[in-house]
Amino acid sequence: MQSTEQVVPIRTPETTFNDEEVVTVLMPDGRLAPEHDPKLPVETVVDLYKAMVRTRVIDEQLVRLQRQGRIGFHIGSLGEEACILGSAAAMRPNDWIFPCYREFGALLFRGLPLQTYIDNMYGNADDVVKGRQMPDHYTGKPYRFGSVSSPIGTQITQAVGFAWAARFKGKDEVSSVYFGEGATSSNEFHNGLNFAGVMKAPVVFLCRNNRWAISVPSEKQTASRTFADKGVAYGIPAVRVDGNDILATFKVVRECVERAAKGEGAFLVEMLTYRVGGHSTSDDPRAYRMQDEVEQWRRTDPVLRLRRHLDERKAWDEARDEAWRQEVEAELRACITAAEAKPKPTLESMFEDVFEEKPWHLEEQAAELLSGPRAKDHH
Ligand SMILES: Cc1ncc(C[n+]2csc(CCOP(=O)(O)OP(=O)(O)O)c2C)c(N)n1
Repeated sequence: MQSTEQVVPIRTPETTFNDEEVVTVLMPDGRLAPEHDPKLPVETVVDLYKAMVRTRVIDEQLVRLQRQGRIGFHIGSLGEEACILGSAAAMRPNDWIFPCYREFGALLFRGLPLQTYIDNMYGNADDVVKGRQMPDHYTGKPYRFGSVSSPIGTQITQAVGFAWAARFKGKDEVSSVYFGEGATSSNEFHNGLNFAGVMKAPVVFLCRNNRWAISVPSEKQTASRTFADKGVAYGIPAVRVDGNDILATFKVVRECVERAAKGEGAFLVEMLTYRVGGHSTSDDPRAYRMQDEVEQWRRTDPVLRLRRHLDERKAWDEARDEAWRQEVEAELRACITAAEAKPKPTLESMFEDVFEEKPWHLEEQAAELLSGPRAKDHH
């Protein structure tokens, strides 16, 4: 049908956002654009930089361990450190974080001991989830950090329910929830955003638009112009930020958290970034994307970008950088050595934690398992 003159005022997606509306602070030469500068003390910026480097060093080492057959799996955040750490830093201590599966850096930033994370990667006897999950399925209740649950989108409804309950109980707690742009196609995204929009739940939706959902590029994920548009559709104010700019991410997320805490309801932040690594150690992205694209994003590396700024402020130098990397590597080596020396969870532990009193059929199964022949002790 031919289009006719517009009579009814149908709002086109183009009227909600345009591409220029991306909040950025860190300029290419390392200086700060003043408009959205969060004006953090230089020591805080140094701490953020150190957290990003620590996350990167751990990430790279975990990939090596997987390649050597010492751990089974890793899913990391290479290239996405700024949006993960900038947003985690913007949450207030009382607020909750509901992770997707790339946010180990945020949990460490919240204070989880590195040893506890590495024990989870090995699924050993000290793993808080007792080796019952894949590696990188961590949890951190003492750090106000939810559990990784890998079916896409599940954490979105968990965060919304949690935020709504907190508001109901009169607690000053905002929930934040991470997910990739692919998860915006899930049922849980719809359920969560619809509920949060209607009920004004204090939740900040953190969409890491890293351009790829395994092998599906973001342009094949939606016909909306932006992922922020999807928030607007649910009556949720939304904003796009340069997710490779940790200062801009901090600024935007902090403002959303403060407004959510004041009773203004939910917010959605689309953080524009790029997944530099494979989806996980089980993926080879060379099968579906061009290396040129990756190289182009490497040039906007969030770690280098903040480093340039610290250089500009004369707040960091090569010697300190090297010393910090060595410190992280040494701590990590010690945790790996300790984790590898620990026993596996006991076989009996498999039958614990579900029933207060173990029913007869589980007693029987446990006895049969413990008395039966065992496979050799390697995988
Ligand atoms: C319900 C469900 N369907 C499919 C999968 C398989 N799967 C794991 S990760 C993933 C892509 C997720 O992409 P995105 O949400 O953009 O997050 P990213 O991995 O890019 O951070 C898919 C389809 C899953 N885990 N759960």
